[in-house]
Amino acid sequence: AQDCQVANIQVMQNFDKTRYAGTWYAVAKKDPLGLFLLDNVVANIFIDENGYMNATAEGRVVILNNWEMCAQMFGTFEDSTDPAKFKMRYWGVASYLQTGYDDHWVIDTDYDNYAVHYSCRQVDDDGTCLDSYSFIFSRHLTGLRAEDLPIVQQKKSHLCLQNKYRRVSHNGFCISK
Ligand code: DAO
Repeated sequence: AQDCQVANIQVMQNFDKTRYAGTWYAVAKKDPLGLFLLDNVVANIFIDENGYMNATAEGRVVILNNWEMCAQMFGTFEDSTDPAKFKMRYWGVASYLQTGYDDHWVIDTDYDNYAVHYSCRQVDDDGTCLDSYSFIFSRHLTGLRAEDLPIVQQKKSHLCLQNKYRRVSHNGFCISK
């Protein structure tokens, strides 16, 4: 049974950020309020010389007056007492892109095929999340393998976000931009 309390969300056990490193294609997303990244979202995770996790990411965004572009983003991650729970500071290569400081929790991953990410931006008075976003990532541009779908479905439901996701398409918009 899942009570939807943010504090009770189960994250990846014995998370290994070295194995999490590399390229992840977003295949589905639950949007936060005031969404930013629309589609063609690709994250590249790497571990720096000090052992800290970092990321570059890109994705199609629409900013200001319907200006569509490919956002190039950077993220640095702060470790916490739980190896699967990070704080992510992020900013864009251009000043008009979004900046922020969000949770980045790894809910589940097999490192080689799928990863379920979760971020709660605001916890409500009752302990549930008021404003969350979540990415379903795949190592494969073609999407999740059939055998990973039930696992990912179950994790969506544990996050109390089943049916809140949309598909994230990849049509080459950010390639060569
Ligand atoms: O798209 O609305 C949104 C929220 C996502 C903002 C985060 C963008 C920056 C990500 C950098 C590293 C990703 C792993």
